[in-house]
Amino acid sequence: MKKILIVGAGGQIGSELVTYLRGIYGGANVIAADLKPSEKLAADGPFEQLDALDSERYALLVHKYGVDAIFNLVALLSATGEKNPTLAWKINIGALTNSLEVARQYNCSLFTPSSIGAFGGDFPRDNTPQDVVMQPDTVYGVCKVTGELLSNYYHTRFGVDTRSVRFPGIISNVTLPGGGTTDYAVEIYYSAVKGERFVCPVRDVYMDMMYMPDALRAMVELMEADPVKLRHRNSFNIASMSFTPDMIYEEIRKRIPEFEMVYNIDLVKQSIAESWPNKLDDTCAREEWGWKPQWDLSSMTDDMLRAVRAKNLA
Ligand code: AKB
Repeated sequence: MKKILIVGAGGQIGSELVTYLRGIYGGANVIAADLKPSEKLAADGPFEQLDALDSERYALLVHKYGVDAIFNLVALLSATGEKNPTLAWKINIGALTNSLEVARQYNCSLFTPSSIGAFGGDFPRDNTPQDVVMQPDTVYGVCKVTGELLSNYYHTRFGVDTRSVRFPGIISNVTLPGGGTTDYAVEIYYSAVKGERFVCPVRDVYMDMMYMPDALRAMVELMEADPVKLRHRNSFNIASMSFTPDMIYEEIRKRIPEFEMVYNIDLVKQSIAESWPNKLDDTCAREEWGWKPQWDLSSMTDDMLRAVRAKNLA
């Protein structure tokens, strides 16, 4: 990767990926693009306003900067998607197809994240294998499976260098996620630091989660991996930790004993969570490009509490 375009750069993953990639590849070589203007993203490198559904402007930017690698991070997440399935399809698939087409025309490699949300139906919930029948129950999942299939199609049919991982819920402390089923595992740390009682929308369900530094490293390691070694592309299971709400609550209580959590179940989020894997088997990612997580629930909790405390929230 030499000239990198991050589309959807203002979101939870994008806002940290921009800083991470600028640190590795140089500020001028990482172009951040988002629907909304952002002084922060423009501070140490190029920023462009872009609606990813506008294929002409998308292509113009790729041409203008001589881009050779694209990260397409545009997404309406699982819980929001269920409120407006048509909009979720329009945005998720519109951004994907424009990214694939521009990558084909300008010979770019393309990363588009898939998700644990791509799973659904009848499949092994524990140690979910890389290759199983995927029948997601959400429009978000339908978009993710479509994305995996279309990205494979562009690779085999046109030779586009498409790569992807199935992300767990990402836990981070720079930009809040929005509209996801796994968001509770970020919000709980903010409540704990603010001294508030946390109201948890899901109960007694395991979901895969990952701390942002592992997620950032995974994207770069996969994009820099030797293509000859990749038998899978779209998309790799990756895992680092899996826990229930009670387990993350207990981990925080070890550090803040007075912290309280109660449940107020959101039926949509609960049923989405139950339709997803308990824990992914990520053997293929480990074997084909050397994936290895560095963070677990305990080390992440120490770091999250430190980082959220440093924000001096009221
Ligand atoms: C969501 O909860 O929708 C996302 C995801 C797991 O893809 N965080």
